[in-house]
Amino acid sequence: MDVKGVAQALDAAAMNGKAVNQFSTNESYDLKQAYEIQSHSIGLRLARGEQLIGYKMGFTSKAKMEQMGVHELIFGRLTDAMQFQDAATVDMDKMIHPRAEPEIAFRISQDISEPLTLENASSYVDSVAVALEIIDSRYENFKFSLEDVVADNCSSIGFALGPWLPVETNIKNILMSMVNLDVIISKGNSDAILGNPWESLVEASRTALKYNSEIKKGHIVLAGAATAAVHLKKGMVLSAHAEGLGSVSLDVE
Ligand code: OOG
Ligand code: MG
Repeated sequence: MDVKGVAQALDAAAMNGKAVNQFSTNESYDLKQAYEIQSHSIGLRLARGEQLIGYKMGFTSKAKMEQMGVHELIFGRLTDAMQFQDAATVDMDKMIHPRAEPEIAFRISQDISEPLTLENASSYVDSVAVALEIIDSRYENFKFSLEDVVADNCSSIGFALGPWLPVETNIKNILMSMVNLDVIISKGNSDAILGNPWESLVEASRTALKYNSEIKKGHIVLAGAATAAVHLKKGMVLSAHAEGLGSVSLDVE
């Protein structure tokens, strides 16, 4: 597998909003190589001046696994260029086939140098927030293998955050929903995320250490969606809601 060549192809596909064929249909590759491709393609962004600001977890709920047919946790990187402000406008013409999902975000309060546990995870976090993630697979028809989606940085394209709230704010067993112009279009419970959304941070700490990434003070970690993702359409005014955490919205043009 030409790690650098695939990373460049995926980076170009993301920049130009043009889909490419899945790589796994032509050549088999393993998860380690997939994370190398991801790391290299994020390296291309960093070389252009983007900053690494955190990580995202994927396939942490059954709803997402079943929607996409991938049944293992995945881990991707977030840069500052991927962050939208609350109430910003998202330009669909720059994207391929975007979808949206409601998420929970953690803000990290100290560098994580060992795998966390459910008992100590909250001592590495100072705030939590509701998030609205937009995903946009670079593969034709939004179809991929586990390795393909990891190489493609877990379909990340952007996210927006609601207000940061103290770490003590309850995120367990809360209702999460995606709303378009006052109509609920998807909903779930935060405990659909690995039985407890804090578990997603525990998994993020393990995966980061395994693949030589460092979750650092100030980083953001997205826990993964509790619901299936919904297709974006022009004219939508999307908002992600999490009970007790408020909401965050994006306009789709
Ligand atoms: C991969 C990204 C998964 C999540 O929250 O589970 C993800 C995809 O569905 O294309 O972001
Ligand atoms: Mg997500």
